[in-house]
Amino acid sequence: MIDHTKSCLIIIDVQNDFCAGGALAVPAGDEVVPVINRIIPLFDHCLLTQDWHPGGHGSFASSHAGRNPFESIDMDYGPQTLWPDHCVQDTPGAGFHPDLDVSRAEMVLRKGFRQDIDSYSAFYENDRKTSTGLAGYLRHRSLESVYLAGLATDYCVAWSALDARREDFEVFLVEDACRAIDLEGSLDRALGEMDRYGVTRIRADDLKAPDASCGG
Ligand code: VGL
Ligand code: ZN
Repeated sequence: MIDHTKSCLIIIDVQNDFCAGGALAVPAGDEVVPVINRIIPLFDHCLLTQDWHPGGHGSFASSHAGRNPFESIDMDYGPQTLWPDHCVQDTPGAGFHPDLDVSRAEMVLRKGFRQDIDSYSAFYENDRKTSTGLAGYLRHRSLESVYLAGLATDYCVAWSALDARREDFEVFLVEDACRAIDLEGSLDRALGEMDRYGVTRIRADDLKAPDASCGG
C-alpha cells in the first residue's frame, strides 16, 4: 500500500530521555523500538527527529523560579508546558535509543535548539512561525506522504502530524509505533484533532506488502 517513490517514514524523538529511566520517560516508550525497526525496511525513505535543547532551555521548569514540571506558563508566543530538563545537547539522554535502527535514516532533523522557543513539531516551532525547513526538504524531494512513528503521540508526533496536514502532505499515524505522555486527557485531544484534520490512523501490520501468494 505504500507508494515508495513519494513516501517517507518520520521517526519522532526515540531518544533515551523519553524511554525507561530517562528524564521525561514516556510510559512504555521503549515498546516503539521493535515496531519501528520492523517497519523501517518497508520504506525507501526514512528520517529521524531529535529533540535537542541547550542547557537552561525555556521549556525546562528548572529555568523558571518556583515553577514545577508539567505546569503551564505564558511564553512570548503563548502557553507552554514546562518539562523536566531533558534531551540536553550532547548528553546521553539526547541520544537515540541504543536499539533503534538509525542506519537507513537519510536525515536527522534536530529541533528545540533555540533557547526561548520550544519545538514539538518537526515542521514549525512552538511560536507557530519559525519553520524548521522540513516542508521544503520533503517537497524538494517529491515526498508527498508522511508516515509518523515515535514519541510522544500527544506532543511531538501529533504536532508534527497536524503541521504536515497544514502543509498539505498526506499523513498516516502508525498508532502502535507511538506511545503517549497523556497529561490530563492530552492523548484523546490529540487523536481527536488528528482525526479532524485528516490524519489517517493505521497499524504497523497494515504496512506489510500484500502477500502475492494469496492470489485474487
Ligand atoms: C516532547 C515534551 C517535550 C516529545 C519533547 O518528543 O513529545 N515532549 N519535548
Ligand atoms: Zn523537549
